[in-house]
Amino acid sequence: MYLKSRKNMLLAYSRLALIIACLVNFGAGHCMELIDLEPSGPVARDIDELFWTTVALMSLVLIPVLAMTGWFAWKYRAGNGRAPYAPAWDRSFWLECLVWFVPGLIITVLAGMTWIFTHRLDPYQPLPSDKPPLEIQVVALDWKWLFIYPQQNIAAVNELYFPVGRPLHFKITSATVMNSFFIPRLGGQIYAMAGMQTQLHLIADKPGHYFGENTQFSGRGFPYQHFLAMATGKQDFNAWVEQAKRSPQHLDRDSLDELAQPSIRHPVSYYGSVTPSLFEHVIAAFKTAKSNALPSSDNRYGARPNVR
Ligand SMILES: [Cu+2]
Repeated sequence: MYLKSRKNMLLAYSRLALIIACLVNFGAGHCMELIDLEPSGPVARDIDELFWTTVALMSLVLIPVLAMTGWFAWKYRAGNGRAPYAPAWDRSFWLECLVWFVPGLIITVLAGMTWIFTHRLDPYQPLPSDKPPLEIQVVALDWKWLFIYPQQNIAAVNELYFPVGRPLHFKITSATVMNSFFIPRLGGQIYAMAGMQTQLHLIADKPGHYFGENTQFSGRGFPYQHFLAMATGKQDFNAWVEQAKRSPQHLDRDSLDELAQPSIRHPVSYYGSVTPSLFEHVIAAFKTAKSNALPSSDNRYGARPNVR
């Protein structure tokens, strides 16, 4: 009996170890980027600062508690006859003070910091810069990202190019279920929702290729819904715009409908011209469709108003 349960326990532990090893192996690649420790813009640096300050403050409680857990278990073990035995002990004024005062102080400091940073990091607030912001309209689709550059009159799928040091003003919506737009090394995450518009301001101050993704589970193609955000010099950006302009594809309501069809690992592609106000139109299409937005049996995505 003893042997059998011991064997089962070993089996359970080895299974657990295997699961953990798989998760670590599977997640390490992009999770390292998700909890990125190399911020590349002022927004991400502020988030980084808040993150590490929070970790440090929490450690003030966590490290002593973990250390004392081991120490107490050792000191008051059954075999130690020299540890004091006090069955009637139930209160210590100074211990209560310590146990309440320290966490109280930490929570006060954290609350204050969070309040300050929440206002400083307001995603809708334009970032200070002497350069005019680059406008980028983001449309989340199944399972790809569409980026429309209204000032350049071009659009790109699954690739984001922008000049280093210039503020970016993203206007974000979705032509499908809720998605979440996130470029971890540049800053905060923000939701993309059908019939609505969210905004985000970012600046990259180092050239580089940054991983961008959807962090909101959105169905079958979700794991592949990535894109590269390329922060480049002004000339490289202009060359990229010229390259996109040479694309014979035109983005209008028809081609957007076509693009909006679910696809997995959609290749990077460009549209050389874009129908004006297409982005606003996508939002409006879902607003007017609200009244009949009930799941229908012949459409597994539920009601999905035509973007036309
Ligand atoms: Cu991950």
